[in-house]
Amino acid sequence: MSRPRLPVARLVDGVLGGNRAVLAQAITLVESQHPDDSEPAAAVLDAILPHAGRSRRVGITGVPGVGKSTFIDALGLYLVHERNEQVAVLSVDPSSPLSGGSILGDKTRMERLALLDTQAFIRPSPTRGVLGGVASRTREAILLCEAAGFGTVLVETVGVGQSETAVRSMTDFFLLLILPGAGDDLQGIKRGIIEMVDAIVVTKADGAMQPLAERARADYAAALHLFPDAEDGWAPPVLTCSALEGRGIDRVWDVIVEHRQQVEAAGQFAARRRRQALAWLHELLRAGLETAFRSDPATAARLAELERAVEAGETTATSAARELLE
Ligand SMILES: Nc1nc2c(ncn2[C@@H]2O[C@H](COP(=O)(O)OP(=O)(O)OP(=O)(O)O)[C@@H](O)[C@H]2O)c(=O)[nH]1
Ligand SMILES: [Mg+2]
Repeated sequence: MSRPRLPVARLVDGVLGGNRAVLAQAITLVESQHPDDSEPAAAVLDAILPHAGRSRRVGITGVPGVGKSTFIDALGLYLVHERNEQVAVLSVDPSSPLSGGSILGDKTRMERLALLDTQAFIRPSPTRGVLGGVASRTREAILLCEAAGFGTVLVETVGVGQSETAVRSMTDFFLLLILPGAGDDLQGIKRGIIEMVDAIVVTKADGAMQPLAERARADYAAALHLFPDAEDGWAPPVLTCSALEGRGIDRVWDVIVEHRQQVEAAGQFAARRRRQALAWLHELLRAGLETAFRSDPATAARLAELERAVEAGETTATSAARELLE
């Protein structure tokens, strides 16, 4: 099956020229699982790589309904109008293809941002289910957006499963949004996530929820004190905002800028990006080795035999794995 696609050189020129339609096509190419696409995808990425890397990459997570899309809409508008920034929004959707409705939801809840012609680019969630695959393509999509001139890349993920770890591993700043309300039980937020965040923002700090939001802010600030300092020396602040009323958004952005200045001064910014690039390589190697392993017919046949033998107790998992790997 052949699908119409621009040649590599046209894709590269279009991306570098900031053409958003071509950018969208290039992202589709790198997201493609079709074997024929992997070589042109790699060629496009190699060509744009020298022009990538210069954005602020911000990860944003939180439970469904916390207000991620509304927050991103408000932050995006603020950046475009007050900071003269160009903003790209990507999402990592760990959910199954069955819940693909989020595309429409996000488009409608970022409607103000979606209306901007040139300064914003919103890429709907890929709906494939495999997190690893989607996450590794999101890294590539970030590079493409940067090459297209977007100085800010916001990566949204709903706070379930491994997706936070994936997004944390590809961004410079990781933001957790939480709902107003008592923080006594930390809203069931897993300790592991608290340890990854660079800031926490209590959303919906408006109307009747304002006092609750303030209370949550204080609770979380106290709770964060109990965690050891991050290796980069940054102490994650807890803020409140109302995306609906546009309050507190500028302060969140100031914190993101301060964080960058601080970690850059400490030499930690480049270190974080280097670690991430290496982790990405290792992830791709792991995935590639597994694909190669599983696609070898002789290995697949022997795997089925050895699986039976291990189940039947005729051999140990250790020796079966050893034979297969050899
Ligand atoms: N009062 C108030 N409501 C808000 C605010 N931000 C978002 N909401 C409301 O909260 C609901 C959920 O907002 P979304 O932005 O869709 O939340 P989300 O986290 O993107 O949700 P999912 O995409 O389903 O994970 C909507 O009804 C919003 O109108 C806010 O600042 N104040
Ligand atoms: Mg959303």
